[in-house]
Amino acid sequence: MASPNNFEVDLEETLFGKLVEVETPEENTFLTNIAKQERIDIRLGMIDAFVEGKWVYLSSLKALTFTNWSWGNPDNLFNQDCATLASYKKYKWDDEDCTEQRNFVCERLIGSGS
Ligand SMILES: [Ca+2]
Ligand SMILES: [Ca+2]
Ligand SMILES: [Ca+2]
Repeated sequence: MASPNNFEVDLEETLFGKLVEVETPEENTFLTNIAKQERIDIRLGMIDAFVEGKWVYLSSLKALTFTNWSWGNPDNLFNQDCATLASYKKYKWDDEDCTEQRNFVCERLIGSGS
C-alpha cells in the first residue's frame, strides 16, 4: 500500500500517535481506501463537542481544513459530536454518538527532526 510521505498509518501501534485527523483530500482518499479494503468504519479525530456545529481537530482544536460529509450530515441527531468515515454512507463522513464504537487509525509524523 502506498503511503503519502507526511504521515503513516498504523492500525495497532498507538504509541506516540493520535487519532487520525483528515486535513486534505489526499489523506481522505488514503483512509477511504483502507476502510473499503477492510470493510470498516473509521472514527476520525474531529469533534464538535465544545461548540455545537463548530468542528475542530481533536489535537489542535483548530477548524477543519477539509470535509467530506455525507448528504444531510452533520445532522447532530441526538447530539452527535464525533466524526466517522462511514461505510454505510458510501464512505463519506457521518457525525455519530461518541459512544458508538468504531475502528480507528492512528497517525504520526515520520522523519521529523524536531
Ligand atoms: Ca492528518
Ligand atoms: Ca454535534
Ligand atoms: Ca449524523
